[in-house]
Amino acid sequence: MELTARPTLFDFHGVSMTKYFTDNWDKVQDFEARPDDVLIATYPKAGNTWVSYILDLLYFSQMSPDRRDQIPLHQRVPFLEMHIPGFPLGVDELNQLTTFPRIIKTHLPVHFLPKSFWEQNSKIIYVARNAKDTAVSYFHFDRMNRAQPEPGDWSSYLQRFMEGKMVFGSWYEHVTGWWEKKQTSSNILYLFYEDLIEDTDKELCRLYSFLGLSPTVELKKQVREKVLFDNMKKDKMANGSRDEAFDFKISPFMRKGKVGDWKNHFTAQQDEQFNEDYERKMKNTHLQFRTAL
Ligand code: PPS
Repeated sequence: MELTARPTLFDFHGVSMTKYFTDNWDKVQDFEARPDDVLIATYPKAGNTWVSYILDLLYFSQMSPDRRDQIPLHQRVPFLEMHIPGFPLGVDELNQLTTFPRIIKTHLPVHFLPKSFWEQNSKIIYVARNAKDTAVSYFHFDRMNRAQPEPGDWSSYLQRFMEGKMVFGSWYEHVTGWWEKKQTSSNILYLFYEDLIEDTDKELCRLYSFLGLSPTVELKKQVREKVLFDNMKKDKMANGSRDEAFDFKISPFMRKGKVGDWKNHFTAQQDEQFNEDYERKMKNTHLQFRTAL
């Protein structure tokens, strides 16, 4: 089946979703996680692909050097809840993986995560990105991705972002929900996109230690080099060019990879309104984001 019309948003247990991530709900909820699974959880556009690539290289590049050139990243790191026509089911892809550990992508809000991840104490890496850059990145992604609802113009999009009317729901609830869970769950490492940009080596060390890995100096160097934005952008297996839902004539998947691109999109008035709304929505959390470095 081909992707024809754009999907529409609907309320799914209090979270805006499209059918492409809910049609297979029972199978997703019954997914059997394993103790050695590594899950990368993010709100859309927070750096899931970046961390997926880092982990895939760490675990597999020495064992199977051809893997990186032959298998698109989205097949190496299946997307748990994905159920898009023309693509394999995320759950099926995961169940067919023969490599260990399984590295798994999800955008689910914390309360939607299948319970087996908690029962099995699988390792979870959550990556959060500041709201303004996330909104901009998501806008351009929705323009070019036929599997997402039509974004409309930037100003109405930003309004809907503030209202949580985005696929996978409210950014505010997503980042704070996972943050609260992290306070009582030692199996979650909570990272920030901005920290990864500012000091990639430091954040990579946090990753190694969380995963209990001791990569060789050579492997560390290789990973560091390969995951640079410009190198990933050229890598056909990691830059989204293998994804048929994307229209690169509209916008590339690896778009800018920066902190602060929001300044090129927000008007002064939008910024003021966004900040006021942000203060209200985030007043009960200690979670802090940086919108500039
Ligand atoms: S998705 O489609 O929701 O899974 O998107 P996700 O991978 O989470 O986020 C995409 C944004 O991450 C940027 N990106 C990177 N930034 C810096 N360095 C590297 N290596 C990197 N890889 C991906 C990507 O460019 C998207 O951000 P924007 O701001 O749109 O460029």
